[in-house]
Amino acid sequence: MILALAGGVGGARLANGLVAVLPDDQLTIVVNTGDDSEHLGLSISPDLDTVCYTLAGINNLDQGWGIANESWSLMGAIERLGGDTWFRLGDQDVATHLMRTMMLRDAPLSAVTSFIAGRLGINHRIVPMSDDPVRSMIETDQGVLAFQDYFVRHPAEPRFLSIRLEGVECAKPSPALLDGLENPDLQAVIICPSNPVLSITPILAVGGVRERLMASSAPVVAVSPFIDGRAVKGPAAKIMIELGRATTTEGVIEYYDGLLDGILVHSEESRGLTAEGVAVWSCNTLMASDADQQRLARESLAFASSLR
Ligand code: FO1
Repeated sequence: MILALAGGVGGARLANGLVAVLPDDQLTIVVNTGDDSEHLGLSISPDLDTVCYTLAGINNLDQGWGIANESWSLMGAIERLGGDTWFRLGDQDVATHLMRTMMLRDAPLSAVTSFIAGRLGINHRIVPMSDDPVRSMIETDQGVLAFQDYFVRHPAEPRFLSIRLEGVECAKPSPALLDGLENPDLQAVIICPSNPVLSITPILAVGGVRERLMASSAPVVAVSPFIDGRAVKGPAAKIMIELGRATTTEGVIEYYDGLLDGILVHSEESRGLTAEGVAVWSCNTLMASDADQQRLARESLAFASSLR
């Protein structure tokens, strides 16, 4: 079986490729919940929803979050009442948050996510990194900001200093993540091309996840989120640079600090290199279409299998 670690858009795209090429009992997609927040009284899990909406084929491609063909009546009504509108919740999207908020009274996030994914027609396992709340707090040159404050209200403009994961010291891996980590049949761990700092770091920081991955005999392979030093979407490159790190193959390897056995990078870079004991596989990592997602999924699996 394969574990895929994912954040938002980039993670969702590769996850979508992996579900197309792997049977549903052979893949667990583990999703970052450090971005989760409570907004207008609702429990929001942006990365879980981006992965679910993408796999269900209802994601909003232009925005990169939320549902396609969305309407915004609720936001208009909230604005009329003087409520917060900087974090926009579409009418259909709100249905997900309402259901999640209601169901979380009686069930853990894993069960709620599995229910929502099932109703959206998804058969593969999509699981949160933890059922315990972890909240990414971003230390910036303008003070400490809650994740969505940093990411949306101040569109990642303040200088990034560090990420603090509130609650992580008490957070246990979700049951399906633990099962995956302890499964003797674990064949590979694929780190999707999500933001290494904002999306993957929280998953690795949950109790024992990084240590178990380091000890695992299954190869850990990352798909670099950078092409020619730039992120396909979002502030990953800006944040790496603000941390004094390089947005190169070596920069990603160093950031993951001994975790990686292999890295897939865009074909123009590092062809055939072995960097710092980490195998490098060059291919086209751009995922513009479903076919691209499936091609990269196959390449990642073949690469990981060559490292076993
Ligand atoms: N991103 C924005 O840039 N603006 C928004 O108003 C916004 C609202 C929103 C609502 C629900 C949701 O699940 C995600 C939302 N996002 C929004 C995306 C989200 O902030 C980030 O893309 C992720 O947290 C980073 O992966």
